[in-house]
Amino acid sequence: MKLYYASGACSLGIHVLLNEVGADYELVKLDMRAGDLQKPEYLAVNPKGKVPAMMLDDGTILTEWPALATYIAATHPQAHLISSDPVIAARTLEAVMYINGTVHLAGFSRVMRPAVFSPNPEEKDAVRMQGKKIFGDGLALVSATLGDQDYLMGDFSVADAALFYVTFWNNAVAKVEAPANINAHYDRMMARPAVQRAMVTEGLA
Ligand SMILES: N[C@@H](CCC(=O)N[C@@H](CS)C(=O)NCC(=O)O)C(=O)O
Repeated sequence: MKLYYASGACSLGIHVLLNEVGADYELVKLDMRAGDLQKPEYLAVNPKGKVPAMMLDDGTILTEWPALATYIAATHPQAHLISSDPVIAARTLEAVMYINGTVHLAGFSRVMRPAVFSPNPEEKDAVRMQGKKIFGDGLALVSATLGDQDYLMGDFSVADAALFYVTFWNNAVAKVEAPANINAHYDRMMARPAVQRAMVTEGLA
């Protein structure tokens, strides 16, 4: 199986999950700044022009972070990345969808790509500020879910890899004042061997 990724992008969370389960995978590195995601070779893999994408050994292509995380969890049940309890499983997906859909795509994307949200260059700073607010408010909501637990669902799950990639962005770029338990979760994630390996491989350590 292959993971198509860009260094430090949201694909980092999927890279971490592949390491967590000890999957046998190859990495295909793409350079966003060089326009690799819009090149015909990559659009043939993922016509959406986004990472992450995964190609399974039979050629099946999977896209969308929550779908990839669900696939990895389902194919490596021994890793318990999604609980077998239906309520906890639903809560796990709820957290993933919120982090990916709101904190990342509604919040951080406004900070990084304001022009996608408003074609008016004069609105760039306002869009960025709005994105930072959505991002910070989102982390505050996730903080309430985390509470005093080590991981979002109590035990480590796919939701922690989602929280990890947005907190990695917070520490590297957005720099909003995150709640103490969110920062502690980031430190806890950074100490995991699967995360350390992904960071070194992506040239982020
Ligand atoms: N809904 C997609 C979003 C993926 C996404 O936005 N990926 C970003 C990197 S974090 C990307 O590929 N951006 C390239 C672009 O928008 O040109 C998912 O959850 O996988």
